[in-house]
Amino acid sequence: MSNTKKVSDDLSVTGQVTLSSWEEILEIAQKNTPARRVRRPGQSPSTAPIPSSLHKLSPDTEPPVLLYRDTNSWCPFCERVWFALEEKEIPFATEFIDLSNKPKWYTDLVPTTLVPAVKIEGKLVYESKDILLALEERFGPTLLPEDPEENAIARQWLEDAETNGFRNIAYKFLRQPPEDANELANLQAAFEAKLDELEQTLGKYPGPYFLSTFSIVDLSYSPHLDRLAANLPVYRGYHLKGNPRYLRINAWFEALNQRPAYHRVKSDEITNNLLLRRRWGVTPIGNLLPPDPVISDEIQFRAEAAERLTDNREVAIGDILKNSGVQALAVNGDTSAVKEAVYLHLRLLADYLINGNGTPLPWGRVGGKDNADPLVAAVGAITLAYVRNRICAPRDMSAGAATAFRAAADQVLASLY
Ligand SMILES: N[C@@H](CCC(=O)N[C@@H](CS)C(=O)NCC(=O)O)C(=O)O
Repeated sequence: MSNTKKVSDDLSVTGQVTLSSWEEILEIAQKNTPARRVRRPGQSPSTAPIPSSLHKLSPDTEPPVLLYRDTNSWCPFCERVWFALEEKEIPFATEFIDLSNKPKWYTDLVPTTLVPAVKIEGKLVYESKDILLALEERFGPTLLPEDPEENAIARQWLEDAETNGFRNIAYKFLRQPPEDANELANLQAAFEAKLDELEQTLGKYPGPYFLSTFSIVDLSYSPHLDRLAANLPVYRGYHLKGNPRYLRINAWFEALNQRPAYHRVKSDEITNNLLLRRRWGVTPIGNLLPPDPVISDEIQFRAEAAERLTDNREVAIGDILKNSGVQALAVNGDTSAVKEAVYLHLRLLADYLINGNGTPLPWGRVGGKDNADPLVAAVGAITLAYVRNRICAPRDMSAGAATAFRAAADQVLASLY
């Protein structure tokens, strides 16, 4: 233990560079990202994003909308509604519902007991499609075409998005155990036929969206197509993005990518991959997708990730100690050295996010090649592997920041041994 103490004390001077303090990291990070979240001490999730339009409200005024959504930000139906609220810049408050243990007041309130639900100026609306339409009725700017004929088609397509079987067929293909190759081939063919239909629908109006403007039809499909595009390559070896059969779907993804509201609510590909494995127990047929190197290098995302990690480090430490298994390395039940080494590696990660953009890690082995403490390195490896997979977008940070966070964790991990 005394050796560990020495190693961590030495860290900022024995490496080839001086490691920034938490305070310095936070200051630089906050200068480089506008992203801020509210803290929710003792609650889950431990932070929440601030709606982009909240500043429109004068202080002490209740937002007109209260959104009930899941604690983990996994629910695609909640994402639709959240996306609409951000697109329309409606100030809203959020109440998180733990789906594994729904509170009685919620199941008493909402007849289906499902999320999402909203209160619009106190009036309850549930079912994502009905919520989208209710928001349209009450708030501009409109996400439905003005032209009456096109408006009617939009409403029909919104209905179709619920009833045309696309979702069921797509998720069945994604979820099917691989043993029966014939069944899998049938499901793939059925899925492709549905994608062909979407591809044709996307061609009916000029521009990249379903209708001549961005509409609630787009935000009905986007959470599902995103999850499929992220997971099919990993769990089925099937690619939607870059597939020449679906040029319009690809142009549609590109167009969505230009919308700031989309980036506030979307998940990143690795969150999607990890989630599917955890929730459905499906087996990847290859490696999970690597973090996107272009996004990982962007300073705004690196800074957001560093800001989140630094500001929320006490919660992160508690989670790591409790759930990563790292405490098994405690010597004679004394966890202080473990805790210290966890802190150290989180600080290495935060420092790397801020100071190490694109350059090789300067530190080498923690404590120097000849001075490394095996306990410190082992704790570091567990810490970095754990936080890499534990981060969940958009629950903890934006998708871009989560991508930068994971890429940096991979880099720091690779420098340990
Ligand atoms: N048709 C509903 C579906 C909502 C839904 O399935 N929500 C899921 C989360 S993704 C849920 O609340 N699950 C909790 C449960 O089944 O008890 C809608 O569009 O709002």
